[in-house]
Amino acid sequence: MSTIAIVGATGAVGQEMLECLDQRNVPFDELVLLASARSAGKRIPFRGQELVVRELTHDAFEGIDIALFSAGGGISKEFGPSAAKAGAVVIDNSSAFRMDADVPLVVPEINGDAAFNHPRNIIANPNCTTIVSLMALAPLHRAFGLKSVIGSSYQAVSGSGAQGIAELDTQAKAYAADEEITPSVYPVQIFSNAIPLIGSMTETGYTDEEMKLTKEGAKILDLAGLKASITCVRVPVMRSHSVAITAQFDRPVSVDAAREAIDAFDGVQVIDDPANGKFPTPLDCTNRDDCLVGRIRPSLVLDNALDLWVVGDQVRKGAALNAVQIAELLIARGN
Ligand code: A2P
Ligand code: 11C
Repeated sequence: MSTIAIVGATGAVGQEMLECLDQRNVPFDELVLLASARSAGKRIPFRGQELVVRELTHDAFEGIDIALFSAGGGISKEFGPSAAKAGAVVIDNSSAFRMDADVPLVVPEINGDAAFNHPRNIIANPNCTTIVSLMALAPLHRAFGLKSVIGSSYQAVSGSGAQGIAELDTQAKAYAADEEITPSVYPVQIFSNAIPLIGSMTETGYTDEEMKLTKEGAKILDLAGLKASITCVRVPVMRSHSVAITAQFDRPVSVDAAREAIDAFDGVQVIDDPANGKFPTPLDCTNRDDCLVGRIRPSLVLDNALDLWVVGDQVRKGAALNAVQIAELLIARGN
């Protein structure tokens, strides 16, 4: 058994972590909730008790075995090493350590064994769009050998945390009341709009968010030559990210074999009968552990290639659930 801490326990992902720990009956002795000084003393119900949020400090990790971090990259960089030094294994949801060679980047269904090799006591949780995309691509990679990916994401506002949810909600209410809409979280209005810019620009012409699938995907799949061109788009959806993907493979593919490979993989299901109105949407995925894949069809442009649509609850599988699954792996092996 273990003592678990959640850093960022009051945030959208932190709250989801609490729910995943509860729903999955994860065994632990004690749960410590950490957040900013603003939240210290706040009471959060958990398994019939009230847990009191503590202020995150460098010495908050004494006696902690597993520390789930989801309070942003700056907090991870500042406090993650203190937690690791105190003996906790850090499972970090930010991008702070993902590409460090001595930090494993783990999606349990894909490369769960990597979680046991953590020389710095830090394990990274991948980016949400990367996780959702790979839940469809990993089984196809095993079956056909993945070569390249071209895709566009449709990312929900909850990917920006509680403030993204509040922004869409406020703008929708302002629209209904015929009031002026003033953007604050996003550069332009998100309500009734689509914003083709997530993250910050890099010298490649792609944003750092768009480069994550290439870099993180190559590391998770152990596929150094993976090529990916992605356009990340914020859409006025509350929760669950969708990605429209064209994937090219080394070997010939068929739609039936692709469906079979995806359905046989843990954590992902095929819903693909568009003629009868069956295709996955963000609402279908919300609060669900599994990612859903549909619209699987042969590419009309590339050889050995498929077009598909994958959706996943990015707060859950794209963040909190994936981190909790990594914690479960550690707990099952006695950390
Ligand atoms: P707090 O609620 O006290 O601000 P979200 O991404 O949903 O906005 O959540 C961010 C999470 O990170 C919250 O739990 C928030 O706590 C936490 N957080 C933000 N800044 C700090 C900080 N300086 N120290 C500790 N936790 C922080
Ligand atoms: C978003 N989830 O929707 C992303 C932001 O790599 O964890 C989180 C970035 C990351 O904006």
